[in-house]
Amino acid sequence: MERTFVMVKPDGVQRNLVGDIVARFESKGFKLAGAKLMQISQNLAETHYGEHSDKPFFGELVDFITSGPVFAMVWEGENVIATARKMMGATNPQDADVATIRGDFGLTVGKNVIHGSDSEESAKREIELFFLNEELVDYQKNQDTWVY
Ligand code: DAT
Ligand code: MG
Repeated sequence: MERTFVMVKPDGVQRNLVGDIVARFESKGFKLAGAKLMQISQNLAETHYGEHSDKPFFGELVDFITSGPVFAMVWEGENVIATARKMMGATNPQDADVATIRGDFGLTVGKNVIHGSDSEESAKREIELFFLNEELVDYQKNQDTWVY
C-alpha cells in the first residue's frame, strides 16, 4: 500500500490545527503509520527543501520551518500521495479551494500550514529523511474492510 509524508508546519502547530488535520486524514480512510512532534534542525530543513535552494524564498522557508515544532506523519492508503496533495490544496492558500486544508486555514504562501510529498519518489525520500524504519508501524485496521 502507498505511503506519503505529511507535516503540519510550525504555524499549524501553534494555531492548534494538528487535531483537525489528523482527523481529516483519519476520516478519509487513511491509516497512520507513524507520527511525531519534532524540532527540525537547520541541516534537515536545507536537505528537505533542497530542490528550492536556488529560489529567492529559500532562506525564509528554512527559517520558517525551523521556527517551532512540526508534527511529522506518515499516512498509508490507496493513492494517498495524490489524494493528500488534493486535501492540502494549492501551495498559495489564496488559490486553494475551500474545504482543502490550505483553503480553510491559510492566507499566505509563506505560512501555508502543511507539507505533503508531491510524488512517489519524494514520498520515499522524505519518509526516509524524517523517520527511522522502526518508527513506522505495520498493522491491520478493522475499518479497512469498510473503506476498501
Ligand atoms: P508545496 O509545499 O505545495 O509542495 P513548493 O514545493 O513549490 O510547494 O514550495 C515549498 C514551500 O515553499 C511552500 O509550501 C511554501 C514555500 N513557497 C513556495 N513558493 C513560494 C513563494 N513564491 N514565496 C514564498 N514562499 C514560497
Ligand atoms: Mg513541494
